[in-house]
Amino acid sequence: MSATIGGIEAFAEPIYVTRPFLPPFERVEGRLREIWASRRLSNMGPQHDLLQAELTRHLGVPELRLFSNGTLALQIALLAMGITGKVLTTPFTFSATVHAIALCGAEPVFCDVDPHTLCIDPRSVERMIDDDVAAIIGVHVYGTPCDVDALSHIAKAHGLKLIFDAAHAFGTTLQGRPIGKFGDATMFSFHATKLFHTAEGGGLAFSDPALAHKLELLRNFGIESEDEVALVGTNAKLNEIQAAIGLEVLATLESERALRAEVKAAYVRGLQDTPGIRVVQPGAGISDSLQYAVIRIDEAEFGMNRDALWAALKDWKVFSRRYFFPLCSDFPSYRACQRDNLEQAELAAREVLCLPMFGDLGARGAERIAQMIQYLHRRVRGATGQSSMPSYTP
Ligand code: T4K
Repeated sequence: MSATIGGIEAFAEPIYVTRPFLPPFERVEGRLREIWASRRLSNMGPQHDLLQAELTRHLGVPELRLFSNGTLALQIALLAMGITGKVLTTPFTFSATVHAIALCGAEPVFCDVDPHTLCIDPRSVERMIDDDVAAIIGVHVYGTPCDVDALSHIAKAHGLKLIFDAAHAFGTTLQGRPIGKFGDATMFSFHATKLFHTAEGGGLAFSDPALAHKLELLRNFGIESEDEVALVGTNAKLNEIQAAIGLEVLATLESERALRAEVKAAYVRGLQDTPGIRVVQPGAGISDSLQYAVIRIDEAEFGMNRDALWAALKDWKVFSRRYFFPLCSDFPSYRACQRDNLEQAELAAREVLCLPMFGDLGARGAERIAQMIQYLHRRVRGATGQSSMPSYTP
């Protein structure tokens, strides 16, 4: 029997922040049979090449190479561009963005975020530039694009490389322009938790054809030919089984997008009148990547802080996530790194909450979660006849 709190029944099974979208099994089965028959399992086989071509078209980018995950795609982009010294980035991101910089032997320098987009603030970037800075990595957080024009202008003026982490922005367009067309390179993550995925995988979009061969060498041990290993490379290849999954996810993705749009709309409807809750939206002229459903909580108005809400939802078996808390700049490995005043990033890390977002949740599921949040607000305000909830404060 599921618990009922405030008249709202808890979910029978745990509801996580996401649940991977899977195409009908029979569709993948056909491709797996081809792989079985050919015994071609990896090293840029036919499924890989087909997926690379289809994604290049789908993302509307000039060039794209596939990798075993997004983190390695980013790392290899930095290596291919020969980035050393300092790299300006945001602390309000998944650890992978900053780890990619550090693993290349470069030094992350943390800039603050824009309070509206939650992406790297170009004004902070300008403040942190010095002679040792070689590159900027902006993250299109939750699929909201960075201020690409301002960053491009700064990068050009100072001779810096500009790379974007679009792990959350698959399919996003900005005034009709594909998100992968900005800067020197753009990384996409195809992890299982992403709308488009290959279970594990990643891609790098870029426009300079001279980069292509270097990327290909770096992802495959530096092998130029049977007789020659041209440079120090790693193993970052996407295998045939991952590519087969990706091809069928891509072919059936629109159905998931449509369902997610309904989920997002249900959250917006359900929470628009809840004091202190704002559903984070991508903004005018930007197509929603539908990767995350994020709310921002104003404790004074809502009556509970973000951590208390996050904990309280678990009683209904709703496991939301606090992406991105803690800030990367607070990780022990990065505490000594140079940083600007990170006031806006610190505020965002305290106030955001990613609610469950996947097609199977349905509008009904999102409405129910919105009701839970509304109920908690009424309850802390003493409007339900029950006492307020100090016990929910973790
Ligand atoms: N840059 C940014 C801005 C990123 O957000 C990420 C990844 C990267 C770079 C790196 O890209 P990759 O190298 O991963 O391609 C998850 C993902 O693993 C990670 O890819 C993602 N960002 C990050 C935001 O979220 P965790 O540690 O929070 O995942 P986990 O295992 O807790 O999964 C979240 C929920 O999803 C689970 O509670 C249940 C559900 N789930 C997860 C998996 C893996 C499933 O239902 N099935 C599954 O197979 O990092």
